[in-house]
Amino acid sequence: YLQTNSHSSESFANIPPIKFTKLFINGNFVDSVSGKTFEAIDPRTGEAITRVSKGDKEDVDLAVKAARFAFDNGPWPRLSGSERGRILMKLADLIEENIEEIASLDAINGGKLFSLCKLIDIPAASMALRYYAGAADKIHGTVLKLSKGLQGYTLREPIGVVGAIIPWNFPTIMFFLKVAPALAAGCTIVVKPAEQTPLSALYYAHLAKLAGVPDGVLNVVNGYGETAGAAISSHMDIDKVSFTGSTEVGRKIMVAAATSNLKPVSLELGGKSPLLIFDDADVDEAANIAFNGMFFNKGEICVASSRVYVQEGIYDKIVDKLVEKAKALVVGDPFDPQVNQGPQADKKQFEKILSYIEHGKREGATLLTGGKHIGQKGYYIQPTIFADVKDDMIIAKNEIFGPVMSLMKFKTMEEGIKRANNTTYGLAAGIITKDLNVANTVSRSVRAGVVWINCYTVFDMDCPYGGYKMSGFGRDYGLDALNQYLQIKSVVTPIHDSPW
Ligand code: TXE
Repeated sequence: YLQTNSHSSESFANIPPIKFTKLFINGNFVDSVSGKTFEAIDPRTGEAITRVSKGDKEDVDLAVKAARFAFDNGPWPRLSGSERGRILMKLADLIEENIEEIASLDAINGGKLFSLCKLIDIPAASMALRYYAGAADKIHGTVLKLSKGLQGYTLREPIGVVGAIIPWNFPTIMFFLKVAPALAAGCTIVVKPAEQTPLSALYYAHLAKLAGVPDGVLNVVNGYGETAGAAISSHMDIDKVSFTGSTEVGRKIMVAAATSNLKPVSLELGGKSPLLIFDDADVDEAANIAFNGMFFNKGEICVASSRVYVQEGIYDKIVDKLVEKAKALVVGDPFDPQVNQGPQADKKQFEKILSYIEHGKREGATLLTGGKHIGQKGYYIQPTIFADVKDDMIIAKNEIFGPVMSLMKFKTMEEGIKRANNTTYGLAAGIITKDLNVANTVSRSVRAGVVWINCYTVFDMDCPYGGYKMSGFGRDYGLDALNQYLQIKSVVTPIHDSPW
């Protein structure tokens, strides 16, 4: 295994120098008030790439002050939608022009495959910008006839100053899933990237300035969750918080919002998503879908198909195919074009995943392949598959957020649905079958924010994604996301001498 899939610590790319490491407040790169910095780590080695300014409450205050001034007095919310859209389109162009450099930042700092950053993450960012740029001049209210002698209409107005707290697994996509709809709506924003991946957001701040985003409209405050993040969620002058991260922190953010200024929050949290493969599925296709659904982005994806339920007639064949695929996966340097899986994002995740693997072994699940870390340094883990997993095992219940798949066998559709729903989460689900009735019945019966039929992890800008149950609420993508940054004002006026 290690011989064919060994990782190399050599760098395969000429990684460009890191240009931006300070906070971005009111259109300028500035040191933190305390002058403190923290290390941005390369998960290939566990060593520092550079040091980045460490924002805290005082820095969040300055960023919110700038965002508030820009919202209350600046041009951004007062521009026409098409003018805002033009600037966001320009930003999308600039991102594409700098794709190599940006991709290298997410690869070196997040352990993400350089090739996939170029193929998926960065194009998704420019797509998000163009989608919401196109929507910026189509923000409508409605005309209300109301009762006799009355007339009204609604306005959709930007909600104000937004605080965005984002995770490290998709530093680029998460940044733009919050920033693009917020700015299109006419809001101003303070973004706190995850402490693991502070670099690409600063590059985007620089490009936003070049594109013509006015000072104060987009601010980036890097720092830790308990300090800079908490300062955002409890801030009295932030009008809305949009968060993607763990369920545990989502809960803290809601409490902070409730006990400060009652700001609305949207939370995109963890998942433990089921994928049901029925007997009539094509084995190769089903194994492909299940495998990619789990191992894409080293399993660091909230919608990962981490619970794979296979109907008994096809179970053995699917298991064999999955194991074959896991053994063939090349783990190594994310800059190496031959590599399929890079290192996990950081030491904490690396240790968490390995400890779940030990749990799985102790609980009596059958380890079919993987189960170990690779190499002496860096955060590399073998793609791991457990069979004979029981629904009440820890590895079947908790989000592992790494390359670890749990396989379970089921008999009937009813049983499959029941077990799929036996989770506190409800982010995503998948069904693989040729039977239209089964596909439709299961998709209506599973409690999840997205259901994929004969595919998995398929995202489209126009399709809203978000959670049921403890996977959170609110939606990213689509016009539903834009509406989260708008609020409705009703305007009512009497009509004298109205005929109706
Ligand atoms: O998440 P955190 P962590 C899940 C996944 C992962 C686990 C822990 O299971 O293993 O969460 O990851 C900020 N107030 N997901 O510890 O802490 C933090 O700085 C305000 C799923 O990295 O939730 C970062 O910017 N903010 C997920 C962001 O929250 C706080 C993606 C996310 O970090 C804060 C990531 C606080 N008190 C992890 N504490 C998904 N849904 O995709 C932390 N933060």
